[in-house]
Amino acid sequence: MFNLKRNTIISYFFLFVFIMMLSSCKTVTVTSDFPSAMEGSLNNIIPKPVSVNLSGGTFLFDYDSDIYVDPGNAETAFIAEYLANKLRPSTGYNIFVIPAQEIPDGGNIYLTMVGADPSLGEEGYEIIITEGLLTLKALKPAGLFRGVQTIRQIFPPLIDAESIKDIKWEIPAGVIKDYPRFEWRGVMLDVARHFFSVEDVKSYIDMAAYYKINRFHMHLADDQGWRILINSWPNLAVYGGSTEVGGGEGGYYTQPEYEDIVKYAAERFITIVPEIDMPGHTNAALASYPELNKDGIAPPLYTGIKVGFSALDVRKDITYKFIDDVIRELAAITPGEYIHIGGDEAPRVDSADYHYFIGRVQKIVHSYGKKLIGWDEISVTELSPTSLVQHWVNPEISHAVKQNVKIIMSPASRMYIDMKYDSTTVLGLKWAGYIEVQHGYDWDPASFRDGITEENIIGVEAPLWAETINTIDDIEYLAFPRLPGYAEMGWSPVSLRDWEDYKKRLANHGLRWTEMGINFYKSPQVPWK
Ligand code: TNX
Repeated sequence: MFNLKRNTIISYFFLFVFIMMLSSCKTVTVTSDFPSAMEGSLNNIIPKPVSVNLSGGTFLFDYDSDIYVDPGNAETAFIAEYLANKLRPSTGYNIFVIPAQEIPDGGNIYLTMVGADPSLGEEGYEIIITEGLLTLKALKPAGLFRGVQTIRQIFPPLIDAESIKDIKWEIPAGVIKDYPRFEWRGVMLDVARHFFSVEDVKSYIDMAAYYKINRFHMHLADDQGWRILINSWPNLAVYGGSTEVGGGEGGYYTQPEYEDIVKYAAERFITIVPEIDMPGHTNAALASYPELNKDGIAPPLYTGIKVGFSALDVRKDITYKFIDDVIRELAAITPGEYIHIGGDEAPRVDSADYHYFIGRVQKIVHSYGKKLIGWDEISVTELSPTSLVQHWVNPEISHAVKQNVKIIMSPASRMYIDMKYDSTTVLGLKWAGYIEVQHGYDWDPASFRDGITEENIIGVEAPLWAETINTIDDIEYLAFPRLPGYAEMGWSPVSLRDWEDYKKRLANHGLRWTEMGINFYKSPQVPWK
């Protein structure tokens, strides 16, 4: 009796040990077509790459894998370190960045600019995955950085976890060749209606970088707030930035803070495009300096959300002294080629004055070595061929085409990520209609407006206006899941864009956002896991 019991205990013990061994075994075999948090794949990448070919077999990244780089190239080493930082938390591996003396093997990643195909251009890249090595090749550092985002997305979604996940970091072998459709792939954040901290801005830049966005437009001044310190006109920020929509505290960036954002973006191969909206949308400036007003009297600060009531006095010299100082200081801390001067919704400036104003401001922008961007309305004025027009809603955009000026496509009815998803969305506005995920994705910028074709377009940009949003959680909720769709529109060949395929990839990215702690809208149109 005793012996029988003892034998039972012993067999239960071995059974227990066996089960424990099984459960700690790292092999994960998931074969379903549906996205899994533990499965690496070449089919979940957003934006969809130009070409993907599986070659059979798998590559395993494990505890002794490292990242090799071309020796003596600081920029490549910096990008490799960025990748290592993204892979360390979830793998828990001690990943080193090592100068390669020869082509490495044995489960490593290798970043190189040697022997890349010249057709890859500024931002293109190639990834060659064999059983022994994952090679990322590009002609330029920007291409390596875009390719690094692809590498992150080929790993299982748990790669984006903040703590160690004990799974097999296995990905299929194959070759990816990829380059962008448009040179301009932007997002815009309105920091004027509500102020967002440097940290929030960086966080949005990071999310944009994951989707190969390369322009970050900051709407720095509007009726409700002036958000960049101009040393020669300090009240603009100190007083004009002291509130926001709803009467909150507001805020502004000092020039070193702005430069810190510029540097942070540049490290992600993203160019900052600053906007000072004028001659309308200028109440914050008018409230800060009485001399900028027609009657010399400063209006009170404004915390509502109406538009069209404010205007600079476009016939006063002091107005141009002010603009010259602002553009000079801004140009000096902006390495990017462009300064955005707004130009939208200025009903209080008559047509002749408006033409005169935009012409004069364009000259000022040029005098500081920059090119000009403005919204639709500037299309009717005489523009330099180097200027760009950002299309949001107005038929005047046809004049930009006539003048041969390139267009950034941001049609409000499809691309304004401050529009509500549907009637139940709490945040956002609805003047341009609801934009559910498919409605935002399923159209093409080169066939959307009569007379605007591929040759007229420099790219796309998704604006996020901030009348109704106040926190990074709010930004995330409106940007996700829509932002990746605009990134794909800017990057991927139109022939590869397909909603049925895209929505499955979005579901996979939902798993990634969950790991990253991104607050996203669980659209019923997406088959979330
Ligand atoms: C229109 S787009 C505006 C902005 C608002 C936005 C809200 C543009 C040039 N003007 O001032 O914030 O709609 O959706």
